[in-house]
Amino acid sequence: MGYRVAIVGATGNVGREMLNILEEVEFPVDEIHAIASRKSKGVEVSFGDKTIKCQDIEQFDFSSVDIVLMSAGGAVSKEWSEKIGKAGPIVIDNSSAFRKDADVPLIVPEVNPDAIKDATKKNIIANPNCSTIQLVTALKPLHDAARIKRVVVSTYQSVSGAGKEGMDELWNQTKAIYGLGDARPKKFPKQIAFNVIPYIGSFLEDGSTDEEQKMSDETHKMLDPNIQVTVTCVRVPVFVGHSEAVNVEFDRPIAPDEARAILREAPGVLVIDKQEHDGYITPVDAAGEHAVYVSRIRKDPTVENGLNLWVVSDNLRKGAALNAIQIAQLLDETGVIKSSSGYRSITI
Ligand code: 2RA
Repeated sequence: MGYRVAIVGATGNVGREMLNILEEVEFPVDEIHAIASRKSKGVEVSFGDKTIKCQDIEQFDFSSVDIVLMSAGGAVSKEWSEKIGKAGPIVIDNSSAFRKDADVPLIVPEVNPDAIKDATKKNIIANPNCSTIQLVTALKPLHDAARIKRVVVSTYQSVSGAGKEGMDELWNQTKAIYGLGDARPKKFPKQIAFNVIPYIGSFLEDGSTDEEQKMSDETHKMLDPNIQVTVTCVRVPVFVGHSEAVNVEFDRPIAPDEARAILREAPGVLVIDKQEHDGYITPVDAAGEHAVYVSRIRKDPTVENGLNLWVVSDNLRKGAALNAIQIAQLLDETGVIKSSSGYRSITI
């Protein structure tokens, strides 16, 4: 017996990856439904060797499924996720709409799996921001070994984080700069081809951006509210894969070799760290993969107990679709949801 699963936003970058990964990890699916807005009704998406047609969100009976993977943007989540949760299924929501809600657990399974016990408060679980997921996956095992006091992060975020339109803009602008076509920015506020943009999301009053604030707030909710987090988020002309330069201050000395040994044992993490050109990872290497990669582990001699890390992951996979499906696996493993409709008691 498997689950009846619906994917809302099935035609988007993340929705398509959700369909791929459900197949790849052999998640027990009895029924699969692709859901989209009315304008995408009838559009076909692939699920393994089958194609399925998108159904209109307004017409779909959500009480007929067990799990809803929601990735259609914040506005759709705000309108639909609570209604869907009340109809019965558990919603795993990839938007930022419910991440700060105290009754909605925010989960990276390698970091705070116990938060799954709150899944049925609203029948919504929030999937964190892509850049936060890879950060906390790398920090958690180090924090368990030597408490982290402060983290300084600079991100290098790929255009796929801004959806298909972001990817199209990089492709079209690159061609346009060399030949014919319109190179003016549309999706991004400035030219992204052959450039970097120190702005993701929207400006907040203090001069930071909401993307930067999310990384801080979500690290506090999942890992530890006492860690000081300061972030600069930057969009770079890379199609897939977010990278992060991370400076960490611990409350005791931790040598690079000790950090390497801890990270080698950590779930979801792969250490690629040698002083040679196959010894560090780039986003092109990480695209299509499941791991959070850590490279360039070294001492920061300018602060007490400091380390520098380079952290890279596929933002559409571990940063979105894969993490959501790992949450679904956690629901299954912990018995928060059983493999026909309805719930049984929580076992953790
Ligand atoms: C971005 N973090 O990369 C966002 C997507 N959730 O734009």
